Amino acid sequence: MDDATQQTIYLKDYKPFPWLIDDVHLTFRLDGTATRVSSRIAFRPNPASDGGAFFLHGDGVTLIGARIDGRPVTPVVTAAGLTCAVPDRAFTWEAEVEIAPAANTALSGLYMSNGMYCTQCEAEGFRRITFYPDRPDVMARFHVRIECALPVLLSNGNPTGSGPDWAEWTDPWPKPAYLFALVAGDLAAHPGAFTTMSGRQVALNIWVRPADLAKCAFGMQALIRAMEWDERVYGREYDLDIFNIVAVDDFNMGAMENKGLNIFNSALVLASPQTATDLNYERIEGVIAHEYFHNWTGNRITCRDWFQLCLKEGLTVFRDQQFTGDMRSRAVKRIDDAITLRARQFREDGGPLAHPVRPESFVEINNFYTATVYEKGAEVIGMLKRLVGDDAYARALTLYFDRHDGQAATIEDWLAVFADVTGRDLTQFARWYGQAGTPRVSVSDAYADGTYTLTLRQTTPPTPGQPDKQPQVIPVAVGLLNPNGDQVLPTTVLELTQAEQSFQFSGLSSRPIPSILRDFSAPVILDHPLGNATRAFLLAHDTDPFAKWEAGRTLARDVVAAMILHGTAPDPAYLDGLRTALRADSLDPAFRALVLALPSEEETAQALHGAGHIPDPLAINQSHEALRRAIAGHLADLLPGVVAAMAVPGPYSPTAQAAGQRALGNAALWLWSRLDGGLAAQAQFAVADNMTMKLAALASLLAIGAGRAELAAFHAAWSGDRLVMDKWFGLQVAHAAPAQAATTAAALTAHPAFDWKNPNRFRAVFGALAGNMAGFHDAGGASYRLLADWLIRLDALNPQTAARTSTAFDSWRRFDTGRQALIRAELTRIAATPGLSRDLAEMVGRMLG
Ligand code: 0A1
Ligand code: ZN
Repeated sequence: MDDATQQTIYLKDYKPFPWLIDDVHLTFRLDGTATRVSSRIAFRPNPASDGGAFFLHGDGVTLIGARIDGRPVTPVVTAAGLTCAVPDRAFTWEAEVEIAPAANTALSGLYMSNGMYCTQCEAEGFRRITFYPDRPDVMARFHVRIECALPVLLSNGNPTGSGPDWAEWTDPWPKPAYLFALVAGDLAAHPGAFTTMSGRQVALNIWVRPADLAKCAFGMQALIRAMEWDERVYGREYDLDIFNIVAVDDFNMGAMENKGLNIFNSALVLASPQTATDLNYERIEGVIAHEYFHNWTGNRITCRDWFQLCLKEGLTVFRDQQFTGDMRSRAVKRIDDAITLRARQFREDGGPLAHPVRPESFVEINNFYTATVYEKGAEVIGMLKRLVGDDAYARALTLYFDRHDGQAATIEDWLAVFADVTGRDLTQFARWYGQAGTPRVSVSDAYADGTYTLTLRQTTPPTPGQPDKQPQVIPVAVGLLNPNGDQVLPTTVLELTQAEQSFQFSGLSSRPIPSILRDFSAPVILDHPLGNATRAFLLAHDTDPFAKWEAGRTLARDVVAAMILHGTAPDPAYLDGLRTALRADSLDPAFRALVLALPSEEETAQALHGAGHIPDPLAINQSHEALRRAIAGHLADLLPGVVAAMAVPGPYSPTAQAAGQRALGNAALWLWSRLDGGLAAQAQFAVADNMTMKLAALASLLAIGAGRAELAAFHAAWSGDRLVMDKWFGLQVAHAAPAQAATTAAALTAHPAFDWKNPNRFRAVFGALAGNMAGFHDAGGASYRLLADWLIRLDALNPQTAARTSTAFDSWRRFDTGRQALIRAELTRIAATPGLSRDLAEMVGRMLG
């Protein structure tokens, strides 16, 4: 490991770059092993800076030559970049460098994927392309010339010229280097068009390999819906003549918002009914919208430094969540988002990787593209909106766009627009950005003489580097029901600002039943002791869809905890509650599917750990399975009918309504398979004409230890389709029995189609292994060893994906001492590996604590 690159960077050390750039000209002569990049950059002194050395980042680029104002210079080149004596006035810098994209396995900077050149520059990849001030507060207009014999040559902005084997692009909007992109390949376009609200005609394209052209229509429709929505809801219009999306098979993340040239992991853009599930369709729609929305929240207004990452990511996730809520079901989307937040962010917040939404230090910024920055960052914005109201939120956003357009901004700037619009003091609210850990809110109540008193207490546990926490501003949305199930207090937002606070509601005729944290109004853990009967009452009667679902969820959690801790049989109150919900035809099928699902094993483990127990992964797995069988038995008279009734007739349509029906039918099939030995699932697998129904049937079969023939048939049908094969790899590991998970995963790594250098394929196996909790933590530690071996192997080629996947170990301190010792040994072994990347070294170091 290179010690020079092991430094910790601190937010408090921020200093502006001493120079400004107006224009940068780049010429690329593309070649797999020797690409030449020439740069011409106009620098002038930055009046906001108190000076400093001229330093340009550079990482693995070979300097061929450099000139200042036309005269050759000899910079001092180090592993991190170069320094050079420069005039203290405006000057022109020119440099030529050489890089080898075909040898770039890290997929950061300029690299090759299936014969196509592409780039990924966020966060700090541009320095792997040429020497440059690779920091988000240096914004410049980019002029790009690409020379290459491949037919399609793309970069940011508008096309300004092309000829045989060359193309030029100019981006009129100043941008930081992390938004630079270039693509060259043998690609075909699925075209589209959009006319903006002021009448600008925009050409749209989704560029793919010609064989994938039939899988682009849905992505194009999603893009157009996102463009319309951003105009209608946020007043934001697109600002170039062309918008290009490119699908790439080898990509570390989901997608990237490069100005006018979004680059996507092909898994998040390509869809056909035969190859993509309903969930894939929904994610494609959401991610296409997310990247498009970045055009304003991220690109036009960017981040001053990487500590402000949540400024663009939290806001853009919040916007894509709103969009999905508007396109589909708002209630279902809110529940889905709460489930994801708990599974990923609460887990992160409760372990050694906990960090504030705005971190104060990092070693490798790529390790901070986390659930906390993204999803908790979005929740913080949702709370702000709830506290100030919809009108003030809209005015604050308009002010934000007006005031900061073209700037690299901070969280302070963001909060200031809200303070200015509302006159509110947001000092305490700002703690949401600085304090890590999930607040716990506990509830107690009293009733006397028509007055109901709710007492709320908040505490936030210590997190690494933050032993003591201050109370936060927590919006707690509550409603009250009377014992008949009628609402006696409509949703009211209580502002919890103290460690303990009481709220009174008077004029009641009887003791009400409280419905608390409606709409999941804050990302907190609610400790609200209620009997099973009261939870079942709320599941039946609550008028807030989130709280209604949550009542069933907490009931399920309590039932499963009682099974694990005391061997108690499932409470009939829960089973009857499910029966009622399943039969409630007036409820959205997608909602009923959510009610029918058990909490994840991860959620149960968190709950047990939070209650002071040591979770036993195998006991959790067995109790979940026992509960599923009990539910199936209790609903045996209904389930086959639901499976049949929810089969959507006619050709596949990805609408939320059709997807919701399939979700309910498949939730019923999942349970029913426990009783019918998989007959219904086999039948469904045989006739299904779309991937949603096929995959659900296959999952149900694998979960009961069947499905070998179907797995082989699936392989035979889809061995030529990478994205479908990722599902084939992942599903087997996800549904392997606990004692078989490691051997299943290991066998798959020996499969000829296990292309481990492809991040999607690597994640298919190891993401699924980490997600199979009982299998990952199977006694003996075979899964731990397997994962550690592969992380070490991948790290040498692709540190980012290795580091991300290592988070599988982050919950290790919850478990018993035997498992802790096994995991600690693996983490220590990884840490001791010579040449470990900065990325993985930081993660393992933080996990070891
Ligand atoms: N900004 C992108 C996410 C992203 C981040 C880093 C990447 O490479 C290291 C790639 C993509 C988004 O929010 O979609
Ligand atoms: Zn984003």
